[in-house]
Amino acid sequence: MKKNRQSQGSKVARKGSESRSAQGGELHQTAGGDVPVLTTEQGVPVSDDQNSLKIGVRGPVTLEDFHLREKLFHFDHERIPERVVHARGFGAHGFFETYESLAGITAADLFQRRGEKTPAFVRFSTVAGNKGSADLARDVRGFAVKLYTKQGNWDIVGNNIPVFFIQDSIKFPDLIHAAKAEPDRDFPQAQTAHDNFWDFISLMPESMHMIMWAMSDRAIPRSFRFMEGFGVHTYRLVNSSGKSTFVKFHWKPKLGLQSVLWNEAVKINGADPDFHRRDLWNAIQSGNFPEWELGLQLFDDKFAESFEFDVLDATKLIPEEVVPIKRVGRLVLDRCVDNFFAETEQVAFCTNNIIPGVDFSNDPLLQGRNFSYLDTQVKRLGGPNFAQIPINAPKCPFHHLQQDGHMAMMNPKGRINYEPNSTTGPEGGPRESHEIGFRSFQAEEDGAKVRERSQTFADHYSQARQFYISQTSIEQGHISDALVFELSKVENPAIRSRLVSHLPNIDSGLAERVAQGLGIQEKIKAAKAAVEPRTDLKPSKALSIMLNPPDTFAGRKVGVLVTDGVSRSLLDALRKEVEAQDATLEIVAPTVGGVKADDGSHIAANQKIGGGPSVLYDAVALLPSEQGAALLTKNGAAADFVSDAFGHLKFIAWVSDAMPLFNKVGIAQSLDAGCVELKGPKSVKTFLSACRDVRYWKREETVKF
Ligand code: HDE
Repeated sequence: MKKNRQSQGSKVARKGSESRSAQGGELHQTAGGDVPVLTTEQGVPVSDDQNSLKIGVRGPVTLEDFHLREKLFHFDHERIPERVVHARGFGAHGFFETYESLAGITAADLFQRRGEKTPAFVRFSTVAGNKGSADLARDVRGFAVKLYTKQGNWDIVGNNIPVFFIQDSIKFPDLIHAAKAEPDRDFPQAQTAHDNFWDFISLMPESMHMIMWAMSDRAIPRSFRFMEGFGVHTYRLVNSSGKSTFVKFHWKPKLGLQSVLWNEAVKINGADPDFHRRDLWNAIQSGNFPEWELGLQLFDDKFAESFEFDVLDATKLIPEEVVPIKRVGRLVLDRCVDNFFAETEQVAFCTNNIIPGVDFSNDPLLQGRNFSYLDTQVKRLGGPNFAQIPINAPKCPFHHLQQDGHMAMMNPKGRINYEPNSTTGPEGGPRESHEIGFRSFQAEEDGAKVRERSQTFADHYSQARQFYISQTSIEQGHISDALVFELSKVENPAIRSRLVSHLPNIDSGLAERVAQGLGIQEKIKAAKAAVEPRTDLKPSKALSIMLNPPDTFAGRKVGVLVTDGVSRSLLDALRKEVEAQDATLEIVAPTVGGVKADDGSHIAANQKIGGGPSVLYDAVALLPSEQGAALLTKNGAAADFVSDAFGHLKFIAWVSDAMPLFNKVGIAQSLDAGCVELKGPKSVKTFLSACRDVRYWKREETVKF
């Protein structure tokens, strides 16, 4: 494991600030040693940054204080409009590495050579919440990738769910209005558990497939590092002879899939609202670079015509069992940003950013997005020159004749700013190239101009059912629990019933469970379906999280509850084994000052018990001494630590001295195979190998929130 690497980014930042002060002038470069002198934005050295300029020490402030005015003026304008959707996000730099040449399928340069590395920037996000909302909201996660290829920037602006709520972009503003805070009261924040959202959804049967995903554990991922990404729409890859192949993009996390439980999510939001961003930041800073493989589902027109659903319908997916995924490269995130605003906030993803060898399909949702993203960046970033901001600028050479506008920093030099022109040579400016320039795939289009939905988009329930029956019974239980939770927050009973009326078209057991959970007495009448739902679609294993266990404990975190008198040798053995698994260990102690171990040595703590609840860890170990455990039985946070770890189905390692803690929370008689007593190094190994399953699911039969 590569620990404590200095990020390349911070070096870049230092260089930047050096040159900034150096440009300010020769006279006042340093304030002693290497420290630069503070200047105004105009480069004027500042003598006093503590006091404004006044007439007499207790007198009025002067208007001529240009330093004060510059500071306040700039501060007043520090915010830009947050994104209308996906406002809360977190980004990192990395690269994409190609496994093999795909020249037969696409002319895109980044896919031509094995081992080719393309710089990348990725931003993960939630959809509904404002910029300051909590990370563990039940929500879709954005998974937006910018690839700085040699042919220009290519943005794959995807989500962690392979389908979407709606089929036509004309409904997007309605969907988002309904999902976000209600307009009169401006709440609830980052939640779909309210009347407007479910009112809209209950009237939009096309959203039912997405609803199954959004109510599943996919919408509460444990970490960005443990979730999949999907391009959602069907795109095209086009080779150098102009042949097109349809494609769906997938990102597969190397560390496997993992989600939290809903009760855990609720508590994480309180304990650490930055849980996901902190996780990514810490992983990258400690050299544990997260990785995803790019998977392609490739298919031709013939398949598209024969497939049971329309490949242009973004509410449908193509099961991996039907069109297998070809893994063609890996995406590695290895560098945190130097500055959140400059990079993560100002990055402008646009679905319309594609490169030669890639093209759009006619998915009406995608076509609408191609307008919206460019449009939204102008509003957010204040003008048409956002491509000049370093995070958005291509890393390959670029030459165009766009000019002027707000904040124009790269106006072309010379006299010629139009084309055609009669000046020859470089002075004449850039020219088009039929050979290497982007050329659209020559799709044949015809038909009347209509405002209509294709009949091939009409089946809204069959794939919702397929997703549902592909889940384990535990996962199905989580879907019905989530629906019951969300709909219980809906005040209008008619909305609840209307939503539930869609469920018999998906699964009658699901409908019954949700109706029962909501206390609906009357018999549920199934909503009328535009097309009779199919019951013959086979379950797809790839759709379940539990059926695709991580097979590794790497990247996970163990929280160890200790007190004075903790066994040093046991703790050392545990730490060694955790690190051998490429996981991390944190010490949780009565005070952040740490504890004194049984051999007299000092053990530093990472967290005070109340600040490090067990919801922040994937597994826990309870290593108090006898005396320490007695003290902890009087500590409410310690009791929560233990009972939550048990309730959240975590693997728990314990020493016999910890028994009073189990007694205190009433689980001493319920200890199961997920609770491993540590008696020496061998049992430490047993515990860590059990942890690979991440949760002891069997316990859920007995503990339920
Ligand atoms: Fe977006 N979406 N979207 N979206 N979306 C935005 O663009 C939009 C859709 C997605 O980290 C906005 O820069 C429309 C699907 C991500 O910066 C905006 C429609 C998918 C991000 C916008 C959709 C996405 C956005 C707001 C329906 C998954 C965050 C700020 C036609 C495939 C990117 C911005 C980042 C952001 C419009 C539907 C993913 C307003 C009109 C489907 C990951 O332009």
